[in-house]
Amino acid sequence: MVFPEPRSTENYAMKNPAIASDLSQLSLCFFIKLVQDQGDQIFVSYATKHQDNDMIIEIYPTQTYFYVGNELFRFTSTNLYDDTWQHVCLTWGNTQGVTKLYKDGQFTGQETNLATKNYALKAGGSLVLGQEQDSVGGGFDRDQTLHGRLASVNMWDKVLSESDIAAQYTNCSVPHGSVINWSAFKNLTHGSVTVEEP
Ligand SMILES: [Ca+2]
Repeated sequence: MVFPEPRSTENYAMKNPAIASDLSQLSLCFFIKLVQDQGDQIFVSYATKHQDNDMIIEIYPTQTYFYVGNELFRFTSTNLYDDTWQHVCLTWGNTQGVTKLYKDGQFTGQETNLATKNYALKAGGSLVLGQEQDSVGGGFDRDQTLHGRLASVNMWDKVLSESDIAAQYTNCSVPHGSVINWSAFKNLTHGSVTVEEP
């Protein structure tokens, strides 16, 4: 899936409603290729009527920010702007309030935010690829628009193990997400976003 230039609030893919049940844990895995450094870009945002920042991945040149329930996990040594395909997985669970980051199948670090302990993402919200939502399905900001390529974006309602994630990367075969399934997004694009078949 290609998010072209010029960056525009018209370019996104949206599933609404996206999540059927509240989530006390999750794993989100995807392949991404960012062609140049344009400041911060939003890869995905999940907004509900209770919390427009219920889940966000925001990518900076040398940092990756992950939000759950508007609470921040900051990964400060992750450069995703190197013009190659990279496999990224983030897991989060509310028993410890811990998020783990994996890059190209390898565990690269974890962050704790105790404010997310016992939190649950609320069902029924809107999941948008390529834009940051300030309301359910809207309130986009051009300066946070994605310019790049995505593939195999999937989400699960559990914390995947390190071996599960390593297998996704090394086998290049990704099982369908139980919460978000990449194949569903092909018909949910807007604006100039295009889908390239392999
Ligand atoms: Ca927002």
